[in-house]
Amino acid sequence: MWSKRPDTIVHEETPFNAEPAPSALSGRDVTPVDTFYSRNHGPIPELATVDWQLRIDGLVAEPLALSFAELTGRFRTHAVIATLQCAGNRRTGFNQVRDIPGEDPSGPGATSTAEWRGARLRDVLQAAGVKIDASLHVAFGAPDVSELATPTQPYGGSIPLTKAMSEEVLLAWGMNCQPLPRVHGGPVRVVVPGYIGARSIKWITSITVQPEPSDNFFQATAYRILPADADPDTAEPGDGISLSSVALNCDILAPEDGATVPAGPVTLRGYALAGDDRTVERVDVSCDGGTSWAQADLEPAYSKWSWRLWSFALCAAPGALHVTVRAWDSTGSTQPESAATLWNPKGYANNSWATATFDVA
Ligand SMILES: Nc1nc2c(c(=O)[nH]1)N[C@H]1C(S)=C(S)[C@@H](COP(=O)(O)O)O[C@H]1N2
Ligand SMILES: [Mo]
Repeated sequence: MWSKRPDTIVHEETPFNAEPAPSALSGRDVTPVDTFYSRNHGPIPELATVDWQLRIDGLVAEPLALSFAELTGRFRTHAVIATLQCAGNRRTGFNQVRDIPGEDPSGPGATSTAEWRGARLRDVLQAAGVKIDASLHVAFGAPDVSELATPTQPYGGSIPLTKAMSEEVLLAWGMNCQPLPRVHGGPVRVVVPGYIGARSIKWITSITVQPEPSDNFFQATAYRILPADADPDTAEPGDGISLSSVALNCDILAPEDGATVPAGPVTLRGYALAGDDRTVERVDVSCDGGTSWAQADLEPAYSKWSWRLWSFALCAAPGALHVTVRAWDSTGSTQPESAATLWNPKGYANNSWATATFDVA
């Protein structure tokens, strides 16, 4: 399906929601296109590049309509290596606390890293004569209509203008040196490094500078942290806390949780990711449930906007091996201990300590 690896974990065929097997994600700075996770809320639209058009309007001096040839020809191309992470990543940790009906049971694989190529959103907004005012927002529109929204509507969302003017935010038409595949938003998507994946709008067709955040269902009602006792089916626009920057997080990818490993030397591998302009500074590993910790080896970040891969070598003795991992960021913050304290009705932003259990034979 959509040219993904055969070991891809498909949560749903329509809308297409899938994540790579943890071991497939492990150990590579950049995730191949056939391995990168997919998150959709409606059918994947078929947009011919020649017919595609992007409108830029709202609080701009000169509204623009750009064809693909105009966008790619008129603006300088920039490359950014950035990790995207869905706010539903690691929802399985919440499912163990309390059931979350209607949302995919995502594991650690709703996270992937690519080299994105495109124009800076900033350059395009400047060409339209954007009004610079830190209170403004930039709303994105797309053609994929989602029946999961109330009422049914196309997918959309927004980011603050200050983020939109940051150099890392792209209107991308390239992914890992290929034309952006349709399943990942081709011909053109927004890439908002450091924010939850939901703001990286695929198949972008409109950009509106406006005083308020988008009133689209996926900004105003979904992708918000509701109180644990709220009913997500009756949530009103504006209820709960809006998500923007991604939460500090990490997980174990290899060996996979539950695997049998031979006694002796074992190298654990995983990723850690910090939100927005924070960086991952340390990853700790505990083999006694968090009483004592040792530091994992951290690979250098490939880019300011990408995950840091970590590894940890240990000597495994026969029996059950229980591993706990947590990351620290450049502000000295670390991850909360338990998913139970973070549980929320839509299952977003589980960044509790990551655990895995191995059977050492
Ligand atoms: N138009 C559109 N853009 C979208 C979505 C969508 O359903 N429609 N899903 C969002 C979510 S929640 C995520 S996590 C990322 C996933 O991007 P990917 O499918 O390329 O991995 O796209 C975002 N952009
Ligand atoms: Mo997402």
